[in-house]
Amino acid sequence: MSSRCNLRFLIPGLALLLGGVPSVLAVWPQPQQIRNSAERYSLSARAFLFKHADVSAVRSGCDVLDQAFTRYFTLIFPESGGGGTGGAHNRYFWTEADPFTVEVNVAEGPCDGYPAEGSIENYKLTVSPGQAVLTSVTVWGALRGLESLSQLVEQDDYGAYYINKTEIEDFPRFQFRGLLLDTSRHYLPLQAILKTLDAMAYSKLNVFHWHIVDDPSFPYQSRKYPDLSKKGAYHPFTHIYTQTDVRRVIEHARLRGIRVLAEFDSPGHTQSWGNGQPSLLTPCYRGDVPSGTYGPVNPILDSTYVFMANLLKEVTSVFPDSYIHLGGDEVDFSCWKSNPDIKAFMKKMGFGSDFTKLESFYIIVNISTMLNRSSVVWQDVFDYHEINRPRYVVEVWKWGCYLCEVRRVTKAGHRVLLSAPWYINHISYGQDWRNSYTVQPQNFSGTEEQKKLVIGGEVCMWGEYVDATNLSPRLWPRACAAAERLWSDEVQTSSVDQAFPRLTDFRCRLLRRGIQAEPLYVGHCKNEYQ
Ligand code: CP6
Repeated sequence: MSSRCNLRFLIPGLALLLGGVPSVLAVWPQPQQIRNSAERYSLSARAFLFKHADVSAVRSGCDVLDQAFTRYFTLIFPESGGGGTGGAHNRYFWTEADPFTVEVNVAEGPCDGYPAEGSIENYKLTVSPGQAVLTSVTVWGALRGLESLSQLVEQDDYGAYYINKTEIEDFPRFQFRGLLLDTSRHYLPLQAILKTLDAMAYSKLNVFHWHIVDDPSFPYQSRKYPDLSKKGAYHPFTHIYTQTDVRRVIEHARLRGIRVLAEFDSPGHTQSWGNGQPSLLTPCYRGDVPSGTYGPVNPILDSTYVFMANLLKEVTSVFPDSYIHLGGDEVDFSCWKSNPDIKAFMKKMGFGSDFTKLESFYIIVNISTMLNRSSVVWQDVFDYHEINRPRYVVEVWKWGCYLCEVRRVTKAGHRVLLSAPWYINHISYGQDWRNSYTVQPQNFSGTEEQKKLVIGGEVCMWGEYVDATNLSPRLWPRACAAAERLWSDEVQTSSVDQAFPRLTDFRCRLLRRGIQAEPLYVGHCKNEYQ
């Protein structure tokens, strides 16, 4: 039994006098509308219950919510046996909290589907004496609400849990709030990916863009073409993602309302593909003879398109999202230029010496049309081919006047994803999260229609200098800045200085949840060494 009595629960109002008001009332990202009050209710793991509202369209047996209830219970009460930060001393008191029920009311099923483009994430949360009521249209909205609820729970200096009277009405500003991980430059173990998905859910990020293969390695174990990883991964058994691994990632993400957007980048960035699929890449020439090196995918062979059709057919059967990222970035034309067969093909097709037309022929005319999914491409594909008819989402990644590019792409009627200002793999001394925070994705001159075509953005963690040793602190809490920019209100949640104490606080919460998040600046977290 603790020798310290907790007087706060005996004398209402004393908490305020004792300085018990949380330093910042932090939900990150900031909800669209939140009203808190100083009125506070103590909570106890032994008297805390999640339940489905009688009128809810979703019942127990819905795995998304059932598992979320278990997860959030442990996040709220880490000492209750979930393996959290259990302290050495007794933190329970002779004052037992009143029972508290969280009633969840979801208007529409199903709950066995996948989060998708256009999934409604709105929710309402009311915390009052003895209960919280969470209402949403979909289970995905309920997940966002549970996350907010869990962030409202605080622990006082004696370790007792409490929540303040609160009302939240919330919805995302942008529907696409992504995070890219690059598992080709360095292999990331499955656990590192799963943990990243956990932390994404804490920040309400909802798309995991899996840049799964690239030049250095091909870790995706294909059913149809097993040689790709056998010969193209860093190691054929240990540095691969098996079908089971991929399914685990997709399921872990689904349970957190996160889409998995797979990228199979071509025709550039494909050196590793050539190991297991020898005739796929273009032989480069020095003068009249092959130099022995290879360039981008060879766009003039039928066998290339047979291979790509088979691979993409497999990929679309493995990844359920209705989008696939086709890449298309940074194609080096010098090898194509050197190859006599390619030159002859250019002539035959009337492309002149414009190799961007050849890239367009490959990716737009052939690859994207053989795919019965929607596609995302890097901006390079648009830069070259403004007049292309098929609709695709263009990801603007080039630093510089990126809003100029957003304006051009939306003017042509394409939807845009913004990642140029959010290269989180780049680091510098000081608080660079502030730059991420002040990005204004719709601050370009254009019509309302154009602005609506900006569907969101992504934080990119390119992997040249990142593996499992430094992934987490490089991501968190810096990625949270973009997460708030993509979720919260543009005007009301615009001040970096107001964000600072909230983010400092949220970073401590990430630490308590086992996410290795780096400090923003000088200071300390309560309980940081437990
Ligand atoms: N890898 C791939 C990369 C980059 C791109 N594609 C990249 C290059 C330069 C910067 C950021 C990212 N590392 N496949 C471009 C989308 Cl600054």
